[in-house]
Amino acid sequence: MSSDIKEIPTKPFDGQKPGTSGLRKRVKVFEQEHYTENFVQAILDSIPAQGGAKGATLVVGGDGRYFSVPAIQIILRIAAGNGVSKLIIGHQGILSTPAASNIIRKYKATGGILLTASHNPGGPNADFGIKYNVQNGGPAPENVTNSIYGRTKSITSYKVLDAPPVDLSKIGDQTYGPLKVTIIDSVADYVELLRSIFDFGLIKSFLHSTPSFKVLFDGLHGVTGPYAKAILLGELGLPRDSIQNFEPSPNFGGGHPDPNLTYAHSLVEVVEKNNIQFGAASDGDGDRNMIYGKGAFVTPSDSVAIIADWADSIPYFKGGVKGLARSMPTSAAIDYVAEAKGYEVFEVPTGWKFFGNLMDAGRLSICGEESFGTGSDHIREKDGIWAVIAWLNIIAAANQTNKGWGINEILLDHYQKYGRSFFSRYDYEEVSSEGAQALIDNLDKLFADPSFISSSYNAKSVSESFTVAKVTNFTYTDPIDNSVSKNQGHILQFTDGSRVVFRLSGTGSQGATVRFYIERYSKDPAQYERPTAEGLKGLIEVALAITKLPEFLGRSEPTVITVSGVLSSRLVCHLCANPIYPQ
Ligand code: G16
Repeated sequence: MSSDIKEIPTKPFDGQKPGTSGLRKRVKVFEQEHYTENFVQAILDSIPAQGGAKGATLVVGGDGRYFSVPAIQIILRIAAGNGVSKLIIGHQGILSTPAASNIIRKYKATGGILLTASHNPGGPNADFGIKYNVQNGGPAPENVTNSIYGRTKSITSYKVLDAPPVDLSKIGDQTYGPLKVTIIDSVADYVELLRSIFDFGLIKSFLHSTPSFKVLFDGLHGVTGPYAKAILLGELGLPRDSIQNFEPSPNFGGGHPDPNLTYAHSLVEVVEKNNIQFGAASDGDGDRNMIYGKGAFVTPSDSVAIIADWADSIPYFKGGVKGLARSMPTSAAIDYVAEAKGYEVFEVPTGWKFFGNLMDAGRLSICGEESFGTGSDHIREKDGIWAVIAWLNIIAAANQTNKGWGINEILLDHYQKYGRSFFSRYDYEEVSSEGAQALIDNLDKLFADPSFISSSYNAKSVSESFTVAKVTNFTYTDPIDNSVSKNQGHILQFTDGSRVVFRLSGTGSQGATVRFYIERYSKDPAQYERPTAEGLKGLIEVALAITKLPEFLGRSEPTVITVSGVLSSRLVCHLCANPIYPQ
């Protein structure tokens, strides 16, 4: 061991178990002495296949949230202490999650350490996160995260290089003891990737020949601002006022960088006020997206189905679509596209990592999740800016034959072709872990009772009745490696084809978050412009009564409601004013 490399004694911390997407905790937790060091050492000890950390090349970067820079200096010290050969780091530590996935793949790195808690707020009293991505650019699969967790439980020491901090502002190569460090431009490789995927020429010519079609992208002070600036302004030539909140900030400007109707208010208000046809937002680390135009909110479940349906307008998919997929709670809208076009379609558990094997095996091109995640096999993460540009590409293509088409026309056309899946999600955030567990235990009990099947329930507020058809606790067997993931969500299916799903979130940092997903399908054109809340009212009432969710959680209202397919601006304004949406 070189004399500058020291072995520091430590003790395990409880609860360093990576969740749906890495370890997410309050900053104060990561700031404890040895806490971050232990987790980073556990990651390096768990680098699979390639023989551990020695000689590895790792990509490092994140959404720039509070504590990112100290965490990167810790990673540098531990990487150098463990014989890692090279770190590729985003300028000032900034890399969006999709950009990091691309860089891991492009530069054939061993993996990457991503510093983000995604859409969770940032700042000294908010959240931080660390996740490990593997060689294919995707989040570590469960065997790797289990190994990391195992190491955190038995760790007794970590190795560091005793050296001063590295200057993260200097693009280019540096040495840091035995380690090579390359600081790269955070944006350039990603812009090049998107240029190779989309028809920038077509989008540009549509936008320039249709000046009345206004675009607004809101970076919510997350990492995507510089990426959106380079693409929307630099590549597509849109005016400066087409982007807002595009300066990344360590506490996301004090906001909650989650692109949904609750937290992306800054976008919704300006879009409605200025009659903007195409609005979009992305989250803290740039992998989520929301598409929202004047009077038109696109549910993520519809968004991925529409992108799949219009794939042949996107140059990347000209060679054909290999297959489609969605996470289990996501509505079946994409399944109808798959059926019509003869594509294979997969239903995986919540978590982007479950798409990776299918993509690597050449069986999956386009996939999405109801949690505002949409993407393709161009990388192994969901990709917010990709989805935004995919929509612009589709609108530009649609306008070649259907002048004046925007989001609403594309949505309605889709419903007319495939029917409409009403979809909504209720989140009960930071409830007590005991209450959440009691709810799940009660679901297990209900599901085990044979008399529950075929029982009927009447909704009091509307004259609708629902009869239980089938109950399942979702288990997934990966078709590529046959690994089995159990307990992925309780599904309660009714005889009319509608269903509700309950699961515990794996991304919260405090207490428990319960997600309640509601879906109803209709092929009746009279329903296509109906407000979602109205279409789902009876089903929601019955599901809450059957499961006694409000009693178990001690909450009469959810914290956040995600509504799908809002087609009238009157409704959107009603939603903005509705007190159920925290300001
Ligand atoms: C992560 C995962 C997604 C998942 C989402 C919500 O997203 O990458 O696959 O759908 O969490 O997970 P949960 O319902 O367990 O909270 P992100 O954007 O937070 O990294």
